[in-house]
Amino acid sequence: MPITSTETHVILTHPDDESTELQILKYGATVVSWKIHGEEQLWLLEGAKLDGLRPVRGGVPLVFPVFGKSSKAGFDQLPQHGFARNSEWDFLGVTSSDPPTVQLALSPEEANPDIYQKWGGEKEENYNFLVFVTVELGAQSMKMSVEVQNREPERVFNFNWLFHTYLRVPDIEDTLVTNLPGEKCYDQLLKESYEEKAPAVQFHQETDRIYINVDTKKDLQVVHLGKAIHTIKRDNLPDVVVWNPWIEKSKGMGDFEPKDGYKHMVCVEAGKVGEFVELGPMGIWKASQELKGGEDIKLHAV
Ligand code: TA6
Repeated sequence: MPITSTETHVILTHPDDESTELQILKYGATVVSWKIHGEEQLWLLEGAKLDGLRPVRGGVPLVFPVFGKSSKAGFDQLPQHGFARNSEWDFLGVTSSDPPTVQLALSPEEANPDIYQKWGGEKEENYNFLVFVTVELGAQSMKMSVEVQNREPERVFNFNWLFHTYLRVPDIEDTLVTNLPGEKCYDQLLKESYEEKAPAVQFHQETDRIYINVDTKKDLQVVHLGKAIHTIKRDNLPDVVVWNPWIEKSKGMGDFEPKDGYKHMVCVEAGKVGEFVELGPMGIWKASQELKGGEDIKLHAV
């Protein structure tokens, strides 16, 4: 069966190979597993409860309407990363069986009320929004598309969007993220901006950087021992967050298990987070990311 739906999950299986499959938790519309020929591509915390009581640590959590914490009016009451990952999304159904493709939606009816009502702050009435996420399982790829609609006839609203992708790697110390030289980044740890000079991002300490306006023609690649094990293609997602919590931060996160799990993951997160999207009345905003398994290394000129 290419697509099955349970009370909590949607499961996609590729018609050419049943060991190529993907699982989406309806809570947060979070992809929690993606296997190519039985090999898991994503990192998920060990013993993940996936009980719908807390955002998932791992997989591809969805970040909306704010990335991180924001002091901007209308966003300063929202918890880190907003409410998309803390809400029970509505499974709309199958849009294709080959390649298996499904769609989920989030509206004010499904949004976590405690968090949603904080968007816009006390002054503003809650925004009438609609988000569709479409997930397509290819033979060696997974495409996630997002459509945000402003259902307000007169009001504008602003938002960030980010796919908070936890990619699995054999060993972070033998792993590089390529195609970022020359790009401007804001270092969340140093609290300063600089141009990336290294030919590739290496990981020997906690790393938390927001690369701003990276040409979407540049595919990002996660390279392990000279082989591109993950490729990230983006459409209308100009910003890229690269994160590894390393030792101390992992220890400090209650839901980060096992504590040495940082050795086997890197977050390469495609989004629009450097500034807010301003969406006018009845406006529509679309974007997508496509993750691919092992490919040839493609270096883009700086
Ligand atoms: O995407 C990187 C980041 O913003 C880091 O600063 C770290 O906080 C990470 O997200 C995880 O955030 P979470 O709220 O899931 O613990």
